[in-house]
Amino acid sequence: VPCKDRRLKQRSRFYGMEKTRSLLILYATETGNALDAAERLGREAERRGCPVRILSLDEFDPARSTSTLPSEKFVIFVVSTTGQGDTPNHMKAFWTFLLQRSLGRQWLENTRYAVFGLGDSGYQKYNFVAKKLDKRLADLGGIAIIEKGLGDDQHPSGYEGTLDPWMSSLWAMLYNENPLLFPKGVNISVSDMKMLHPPKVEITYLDSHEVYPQSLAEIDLKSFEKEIVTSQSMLFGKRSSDKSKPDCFLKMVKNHLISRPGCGKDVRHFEFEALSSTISYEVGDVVEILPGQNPEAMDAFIKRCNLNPESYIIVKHRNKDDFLEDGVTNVPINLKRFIELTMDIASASPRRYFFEVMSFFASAEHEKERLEYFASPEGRDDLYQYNQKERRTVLEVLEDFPSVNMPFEWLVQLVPPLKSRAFSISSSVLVHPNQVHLTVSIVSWTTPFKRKRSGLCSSWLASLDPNQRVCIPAWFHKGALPAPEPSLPLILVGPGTGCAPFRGFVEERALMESKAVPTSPILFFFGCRNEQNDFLYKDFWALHSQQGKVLSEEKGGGFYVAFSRDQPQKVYVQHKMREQSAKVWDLLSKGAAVYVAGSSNNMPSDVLAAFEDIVAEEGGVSREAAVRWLRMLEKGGKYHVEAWA
Ligand code: 2AM
Repeated sequence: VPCKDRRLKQRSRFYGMEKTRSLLILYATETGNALDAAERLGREAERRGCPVRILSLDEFDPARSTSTLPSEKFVIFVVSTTGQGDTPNHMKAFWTFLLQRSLGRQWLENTRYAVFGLGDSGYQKYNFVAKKLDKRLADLGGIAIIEKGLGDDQHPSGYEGTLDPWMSSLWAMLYNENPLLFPKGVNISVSDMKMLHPPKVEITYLDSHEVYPQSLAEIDLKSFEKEIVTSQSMLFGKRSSDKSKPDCFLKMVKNHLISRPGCGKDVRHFEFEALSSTISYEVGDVVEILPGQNPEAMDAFIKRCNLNPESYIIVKHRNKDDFLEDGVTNVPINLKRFIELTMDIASASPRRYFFEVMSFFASAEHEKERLEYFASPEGRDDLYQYNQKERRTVLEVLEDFPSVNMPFEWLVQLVPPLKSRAFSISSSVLVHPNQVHLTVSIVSWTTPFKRKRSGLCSSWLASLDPNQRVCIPAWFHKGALPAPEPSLPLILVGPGTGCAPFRGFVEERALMESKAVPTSPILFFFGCRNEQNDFLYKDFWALHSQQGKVLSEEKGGGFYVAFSRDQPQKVYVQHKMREQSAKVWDLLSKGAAVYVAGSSNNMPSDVLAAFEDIVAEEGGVSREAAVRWLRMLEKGGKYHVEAWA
């Protein structure tokens, strides 16, 4: 035993030395942006000769962090804030660990740390996770190398607008701490940065005589499910959780326009039926849908990249730690289907590193120069104008730089992954067995250069014909709106498509009532632009507002609608709430729960302010007391907000 002990000590001393000359980068991501930022930091550090280790916070085992984190000399945290100030899932265990009292005020006294946050200043709890992490690390004795950086989605260049200058200061400060970290100096110019790491994945091409799989309309569900699981685990390796297998496949059975044709808004009511296993969800839940891709765009991409659509491939991660040896990833998959299921070629804009890698593979000098400029800090704003602002797609970018011949390994790594999109469910499965309904605004807009753009998933759904059998992979999960008990009085605020979850609430409660289950009233504030154009589900609300029904005045509830553009001044849901303040207060004092849903601009905070006014006035208390009261309501699980962009 003593001998083993000594060996351990020697090893840890060795690690200790290593750790003073390397950076540990820990990230927590929900959508992958924080990983991008962490990798960018890592690349820039390595180019300056500084060894780095990049780990997701969930790979950084909290059970062992008691010893590991304090033994690190330099740690950079890159963390996203999600939803309403929430911690990314992968960070939850670490955060709980970090909050333990027993860690003490000197726990991190030997560690220098820096925090970079990714957030959106459009949300109330802007970069909340980065701020609380920074504070906690300091409370535990850690010393910040540099003031925390706060990346903002609202910045014209996104989070990178802050990351670039922050990173330059970080290198300078770290150099002061320990010049040995940067054997190549801290000021590396773009032309010196011509160091390309090998791509993270390796692709094996197989001669296969299998016929190309059927179209999504014909494919059998078992093969389709296998293809989804295989392609996701090939692309994401360890990061692909057991979630890659869809909960079920849906078939669209109804595609109805519910706004007035030609009114400038295109809102649809979609109904789906399960093709595979039965559907199971509660009202207020969310369904995620993996969108199909445009066949012409796929063909153009395959042609542009000189790929053979018939070939079969196996994608493996070079880093064995990322690779899942589970028999799923060794199954060859058709190349075209792999692209279709994993690579967003015709909707998302590529990130900056894509341009940098393109510059390596450009054979025309002028293209190479332009790409290098785009990838440099000086070119950041021009790249933003060209790329993000115009929502240039991967396909368009590749077509703009025809001399670039990027190997498929790089494309697999760098084309933004095709993401499933989440929608609030607008039905009750008790009322529509084996069905799920959605209320979707079809997103489209024009860029500054007058190019027409549309949301990938919503416009794909709108293009589907219910007479065709297209299999739609779907995952169900909880959102921010828990299903209420029938006996709970409700105050619902849902302008626009924010009414979606509440259609489910109302129809389910009506069903309960018809079964003689005791139910409490619902007070619903709806808002839209014009009575004639986008008064969604007008007849449905009218039906349930009839005498004695769930939304009726007699029952203590009500349905109020704000038409924002039917008169010179804007009238919003919060105006209607103030008009009905006595009723709102009455229900609140009877223990009602509040649910707010809809677009994430200013609506949720304006609505909260209206509640604060109402509680102060009707309750006869100060505004501060009203604010505290509503905070308690939220803490007690009775104030819920589901907001979307
Ligand atoms: P507007 O487009 O006329 O400004 C659904 O989108 C409805 O929500 C529209 O009537 C829209 O009005 C309204 N809306 C926009 N901003 C809002 C806010 N801050 N609070 C409440 N409703 C808002």
